[in-house]
Amino acid sequence: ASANIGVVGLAVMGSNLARNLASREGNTVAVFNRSRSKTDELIAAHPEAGFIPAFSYEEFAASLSKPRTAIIMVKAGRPTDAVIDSLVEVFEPGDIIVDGGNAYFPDTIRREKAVRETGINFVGAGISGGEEGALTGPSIMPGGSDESWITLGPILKSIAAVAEGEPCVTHVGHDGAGHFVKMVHNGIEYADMQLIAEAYDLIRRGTGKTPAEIADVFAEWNTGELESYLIEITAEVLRQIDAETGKPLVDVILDQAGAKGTGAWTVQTALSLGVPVSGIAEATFARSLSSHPEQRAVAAALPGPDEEFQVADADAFIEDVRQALFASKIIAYSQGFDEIRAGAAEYGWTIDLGAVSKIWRAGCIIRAQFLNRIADAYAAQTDLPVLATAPYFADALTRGQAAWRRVVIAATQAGIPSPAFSSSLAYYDGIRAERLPAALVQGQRDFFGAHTYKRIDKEGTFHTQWSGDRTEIEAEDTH
Ligand code: NBP
Repeated sequence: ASANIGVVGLAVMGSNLARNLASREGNTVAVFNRSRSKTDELIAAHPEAGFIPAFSYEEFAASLSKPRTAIIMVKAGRPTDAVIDSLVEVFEPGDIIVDGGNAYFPDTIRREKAVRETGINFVGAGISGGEEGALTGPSIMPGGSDESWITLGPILKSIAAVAEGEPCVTHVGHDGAGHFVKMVHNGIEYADMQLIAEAYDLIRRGTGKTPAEIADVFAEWNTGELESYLIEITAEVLRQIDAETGKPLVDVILDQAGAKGTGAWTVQTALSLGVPVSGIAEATFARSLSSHPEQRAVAAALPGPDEEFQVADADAFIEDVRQALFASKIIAYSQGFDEIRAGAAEYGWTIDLGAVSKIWRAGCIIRAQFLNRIADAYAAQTDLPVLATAPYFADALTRGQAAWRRVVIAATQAGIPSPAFSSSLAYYDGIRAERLPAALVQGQRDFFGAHTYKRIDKEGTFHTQWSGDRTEIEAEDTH
């Protein structure tokens, strides 16, 4: 027993994570994979790592010092359950099983409960950053018990990305909290990507600039308040020329966006929690819309606006788009953090939202300076009800809202779909509205279903006798 940490599952993520662990002072890493070939290949390719290979779960358990700590990096779903079952058989109370895969958080809650009954700790840890991050430093979002964090914390801190001297890992909360937060991270990533794509589309169709010219615009934006990994890679993608055709690569790539399901999970969860994450939802739906070529082929016959879209002042328009992008981004993140807040309340987690924003500053896909502003906002007020109302963001929205409206108007008139820009603006106008037409909806609900309503001027629950003499009566509260 000489390894302090083990990795089960040596595909691309697991082997990179194992190498990352092995490269840090103080770690000796046991490795195991279901099929032997991956283990043999890893050992042969990286003798410097000093891995301790195991070829059965028994050997793997025997090679770990106590409390045994193992990170599972296998396909999410049944494979993860299979590995957990096998580890539970060879581990002992006090040991720690970490699932670093992309598990759906209700699965993590279920697994944690089942494993805890054996006395073994189970930790669902969201790991973001892809293969590169796993090797050089990911952003890590662990859930699980306080007891497991004592052993696991220092190990995870040793391999996480570092932002301004701080490791991008924090004990997010109990049981499924880590995978929940990772899920929302991915949802926000969807929204951020869609917003950037809409900005590109508007600039291209409004100004006629080439992808390479728009790459310069994004590179310029990356020096300001929009600075982020996603803006940076957008410039790189737009600059890329296809070797075969000599065209911009973006013009050769089929315009049907794929998805692995984390965006949909984020939206489904938000729907059950009653949290409007419209930016994430529109981004997820935009991918769905793009991926129905048969519908798009028939719908292409439907008319658009008569006039050609050409902006008068390209530079002014680009600046408007930049401000609209920043404002929409603020709303998308505000909605995402709202979902984490609501999830924490629903599932009984204590989640420090400022700490979450900090561990996203490096290692993960949405990494950006911007996240420091979110941390500042929650440091100033931990129970901030709407992130977008924090002074820095409110100020940016105040400065940017006129441009934001001009861009949404231009997009609408030009017939350019901008679901994320426009839904973010609609959310902004909705959340700040003094009075909403929800009053009328309540009236309608009371009319057809006697669902009752409350009044602005007195306590109680009321119903109008719509099918009778239409007088109002006090009623039982039926919502
Ligand atoms: P895969 O998701 O492709 O999984 C392959 C691994 O799962 C192999 O080691 C395979 O073993 C093992 N496995 C399977 Br499949 N069924 C098994 C079973 N019944 N028992 C034991 N092992 C089994 O690997 P990956 O792309 O490295 O991703 C690993 C995890 O990390 C996933 O949950 C993924 O969602 C997550 N993740 C991936 C990324 C990324 O960028 N790829 C980023 C963040 C998180 P075998 O060799 O014997 O077939």
